[in-house]
Amino acid sequence: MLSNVQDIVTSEALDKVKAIVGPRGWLTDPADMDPFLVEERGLYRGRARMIVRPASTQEVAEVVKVCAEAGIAIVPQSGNTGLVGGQVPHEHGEEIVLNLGRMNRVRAIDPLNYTITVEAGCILAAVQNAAAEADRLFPLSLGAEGTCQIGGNLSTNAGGIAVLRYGMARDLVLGLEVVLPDGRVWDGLRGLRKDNTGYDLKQLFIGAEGTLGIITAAVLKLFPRPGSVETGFVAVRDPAAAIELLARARAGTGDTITAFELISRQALDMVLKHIPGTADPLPERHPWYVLIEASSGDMGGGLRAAVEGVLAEAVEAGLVTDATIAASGEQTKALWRLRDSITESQKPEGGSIKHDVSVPVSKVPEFIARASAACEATLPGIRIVAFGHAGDGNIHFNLSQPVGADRAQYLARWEEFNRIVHDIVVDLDGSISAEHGIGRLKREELVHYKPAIAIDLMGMLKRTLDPKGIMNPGKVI
Ligand code: FAD
Ligand code: 2HG
Ligand code: ZN
Repeated sequence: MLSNVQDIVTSEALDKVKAIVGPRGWLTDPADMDPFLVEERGLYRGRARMIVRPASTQEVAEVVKVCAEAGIAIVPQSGNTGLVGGQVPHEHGEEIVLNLGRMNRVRAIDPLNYTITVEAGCILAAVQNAAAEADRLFPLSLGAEGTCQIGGNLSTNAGGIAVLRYGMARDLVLGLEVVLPDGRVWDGLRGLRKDNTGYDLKQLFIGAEGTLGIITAAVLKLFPRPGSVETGFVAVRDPAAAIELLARARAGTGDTITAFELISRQALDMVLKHIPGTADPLPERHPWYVLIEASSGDMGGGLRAAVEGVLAEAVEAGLVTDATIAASGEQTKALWRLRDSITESQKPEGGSIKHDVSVPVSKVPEFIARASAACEATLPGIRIVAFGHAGDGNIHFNLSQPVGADRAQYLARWEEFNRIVHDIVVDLDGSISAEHGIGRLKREELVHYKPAIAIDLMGMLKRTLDPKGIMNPGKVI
């Protein structure tokens, strides 16, 4: 009887939701819903009562209010490129997915204030383009930028390739508009660099992975577009040489390094094998590489001379064994394509146990050495695909299954390898999630490693802002 009452409440609420968003704003057909229920790696496949696609903040607010009253849980979703399962509903099918993709307007651009105001469903690349059209730079950049959306970027506090210079997503936000778990709208869309009027509320929602509210719009920081960009593909002796090169390059180019990506030969080999149209940029094989980018306002060729000078000295010091600097936009793109294809190229190689970790930059070499040795000792033949944003101390320490191993049996060892790798990370004062977040994938790891008081504080915030627990339940905490 009780469950019948709840069923009626739910069904009436879902009808109200349909009426709020109109016929273009909801999907219930299984084939239509499917792309919203599965994520990039195929680790999670969920079910949902409905995919809701509101077209305005007002519609989001009304939908959330109805769901709050009826006790229907909501999974916020933007571009569905998240790598920890946060945007995918649970298997029980009782949640709705609230996808922001239709809210994709650039609301305003203020070149003199160096800001852009965008809706949550704006694709990251579209925001970069809108900024460029106004002769400005929006520096957030990651491999998924053609698909991921600002709402997801902010909710995961995305990192990517330019953190070294411009910071994480949270550093690029001046204001936010958020629909709270009770359906009220918090309008914090200010374009101010200085605003010390109490707690910095926007930071609560950035990196919250949809557990505290739904981000519907943001005011983002813009920057001058650099006059010169130099991109080099550099073979280094080992990770220690890479980190030494980074320190020298920062000092030797007036701190203009905007990207510093470490790439192991194993990672490059997978790209060359599986990604059509790619080629090894250097004539010989090397164990480690760095994709380095320097950017500055200088238009006179001085930046290139500075980069070449740093590399020449690094060759003399035995850190660098070979290097090429892109001579055209096409070459630059080709070098970045090698880096951006690493994730894709791991898929055909079978199961991959992933670790998105960070340690202090100076400890990157020790981390890679210790973690590699421990994993190889545990499973001979395991293939270590280590790469990532070494300039920020963020390594994607991915472990591809041994050639010919059974995928499912290998992936069943995920927790065992997590423990090995994460213990080393924590011993080096690092983080078990540098940029991808916690989602479903790392919930238990978070509890294992985070101090109890921090978990307690997170729980207090969650209960305060979302007392009914309807906002992305079962994710993060
Ligand atoms: P989604 O996947 O849709 O959602 C991610 C999380 O945010 C979920 O928990 C979801 O519930 C929540 N959420 C989404 N929208 C909202 C909203 N409007 N309000 C509240 N909560 C919301 N990540 C990096 O940090 N750096 C990288 O370099 C990087 N490279 C990648 C490369 C590839 C090829 C791929 C596939 C992924 C990569 N990622 C990277 C991961 C992913 O792209 C980022 O986490 C991205 O920020 C997610 O954005 P999205 O729009 O796809 O969000
Ligand atoms: C990247 O830097 C992404 O390319 C994805 O963060 C890393 O495949 C991965 O684990
Ligand atoms: Zn990354």
